Amino acid sequence: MLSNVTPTFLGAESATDPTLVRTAYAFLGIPFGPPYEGWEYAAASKAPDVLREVTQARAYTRFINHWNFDIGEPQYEDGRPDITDLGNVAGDVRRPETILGEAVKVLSPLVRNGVVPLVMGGLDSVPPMVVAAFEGVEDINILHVDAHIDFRDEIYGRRDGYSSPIRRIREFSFVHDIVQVGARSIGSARREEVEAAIAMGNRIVTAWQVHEEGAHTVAATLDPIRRWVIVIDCDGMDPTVAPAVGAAEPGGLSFVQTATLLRHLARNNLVAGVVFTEFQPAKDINDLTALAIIRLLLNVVGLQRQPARLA
Ligand SMILES: [Mn+2]
Repeated sequence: MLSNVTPTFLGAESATDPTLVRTAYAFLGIPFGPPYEGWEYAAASKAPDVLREVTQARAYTRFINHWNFDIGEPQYEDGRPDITDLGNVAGDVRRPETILGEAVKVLSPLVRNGVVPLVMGGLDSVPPMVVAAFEGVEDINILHVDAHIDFRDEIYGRRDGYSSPIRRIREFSFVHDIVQVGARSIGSARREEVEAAIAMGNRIVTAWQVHEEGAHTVAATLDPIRRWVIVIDCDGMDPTVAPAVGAAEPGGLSFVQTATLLRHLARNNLVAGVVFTEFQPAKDINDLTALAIIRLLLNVVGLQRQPARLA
């Protein structure tokens, strides 16, 4: 069930039928990922709508035909974002295990038609919903930016909670490389999760490694053949960049380091999808977190040369 929204992301056209999208990109909110306890729903569920509002409140929407110095040309010279806003997949929050199916129903037609989904969660339990849509369509890699590796098999009996998304994604046979960037400090992972992730082929690039070796060095190691779904838990970025998170952890990726990874993939036409999670708008400061997300998305859609408009 999709709801129409006003305002839309960047003033994009809105639609509720994913099979009719003819733009290169589609923006979609998935406000509710399975929580461990019901109250946790509230923290990030406003994220998609707040992100839309911030694109309008700032000059981005009004100046959408202006020069973007990040990409070296006007963002959309004709004033029309090559994006359709599909609204939000709410799902039945009383039955969180059903939301994945609802999300895949919307995302599958996009992926099958070559439309790149830009998804705003929701808790960090949302990413497997986005990745599941690629089943039977395309083999992909995962770039995961997060302070945590999210590799718990279960917590409180839940296997689809926000500490397990990368474990679930690892189980998809069509997922190849998983590169996890930004891990630091103490989180949900114990020895067994770190060892399991590595044994199952994941590559963990700690935040320290990014700071010491540089984001360009990390970007250069990414597979240049298969496309990537980019999964960003906002707490992967430094709290000075993205303060509006539930688990703020100093020492994270800077805006430039995060953008360097995304810009590398976008310039090489390797972005198959993007999903941001764990943005908790009530904790934001001067819209900083929303602006970081929006600008990273503007970089991706501005640098990736999609085929011309699909229609
Ligand atoms: Mn995290």
